[in-house]
Amino acid sequence: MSHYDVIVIGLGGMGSAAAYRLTRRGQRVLGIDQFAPVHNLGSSHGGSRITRQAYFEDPAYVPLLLRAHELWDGIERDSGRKIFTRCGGIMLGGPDSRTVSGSLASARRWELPHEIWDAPEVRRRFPTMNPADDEIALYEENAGFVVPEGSVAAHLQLAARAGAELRHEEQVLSWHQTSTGVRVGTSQNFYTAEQLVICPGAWAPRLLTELGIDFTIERQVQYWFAPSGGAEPFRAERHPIYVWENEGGRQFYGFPSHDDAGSVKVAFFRGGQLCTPETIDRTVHAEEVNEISEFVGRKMPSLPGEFRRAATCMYTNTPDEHFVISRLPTRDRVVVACGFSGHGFKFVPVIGEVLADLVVDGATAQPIALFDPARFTGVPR
Ligand code: PYC
Repeated sequence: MSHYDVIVIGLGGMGSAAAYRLTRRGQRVLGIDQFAPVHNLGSSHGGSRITRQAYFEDPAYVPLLLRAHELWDGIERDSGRKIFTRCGGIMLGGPDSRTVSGSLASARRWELPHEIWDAPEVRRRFPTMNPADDEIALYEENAGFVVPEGSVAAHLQLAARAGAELRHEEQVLSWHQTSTGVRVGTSQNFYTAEQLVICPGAWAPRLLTELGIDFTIERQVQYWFAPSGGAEPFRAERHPIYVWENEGGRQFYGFPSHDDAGSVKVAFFRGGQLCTPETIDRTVHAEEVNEISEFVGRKMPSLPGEFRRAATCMYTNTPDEHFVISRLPTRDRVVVACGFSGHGFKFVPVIGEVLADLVVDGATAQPIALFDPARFTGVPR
């Protein structure tokens, strides 16, 4: 049986970054994933994920985002892959909407570069957008998008180059903390290590039952349309990412066109059907395409043009939609990162760094108090 310093379970966005950062810090790392590398069965696919810094969810995320953007640049340099496009980002809605007012609170608190625009200014800057007269927008130049598949491939490539052992298409069946370390049983073998990092994505309810958190897995659909009038006004050189909050709080979000196919991706943020990785409906139905087409078309009339394709993915939501990053309260050799609640991918490289800090140093300088699972369980760490 092979013995390691650290075993990382799950090699999607977070786990691949953890495997890389741990290996870089001199750890002998084994990474295990149930699927072949860079698959579309979890939450790390779809060609683009938003990144932004004026974070409406909570200003506590901003230091992590400042660091994440530095690290994205470094990952691109080190891997030779294009992952991060800084095309700017715009948050739209009523002045009191969480999307706008929360973004503004974070921008002010951390003195982030930003501008506030009224509806005519939005229409002038981005003719694809047609906000109502009482809507406003916060624009930030440092926002953009990252390519999730590129991120996973880059982190796996860099981890392997640094000496990590990566095993794919091997399912973890069990893990235990023993008196001397940790033991992981897979579909093919048993492995032991000093410490364990679990980045389970949508498999959190199965692998982390003892956390006692009521995770919900939500099916989400990403849609690609060919805009009527062509994709040129949507190209990343002239179009930002956006999150748009509508009446009743429903948000949709989207990206510039960034491939040669001339299609543009848009999706609802939340409101998907509950599922499990085993029961998720991977078929996208005509009624769903019609629903988003009508909804988005009210604000961005040229966008829904012609439907091209759609893909499903999963959010792993915590009850308050904040992450869980912690050493396990009841198992001191086990560190977990999960419950990213549909807004985690932009943090990937900094989460990898934080997990390496927790394993190697026992603590991190990054502010992660918001992510302590004790907020749900009451069990102090
Ligand atoms: O991660 O910023 C995000 C996001 C917005 C909508 C969906 N995800």
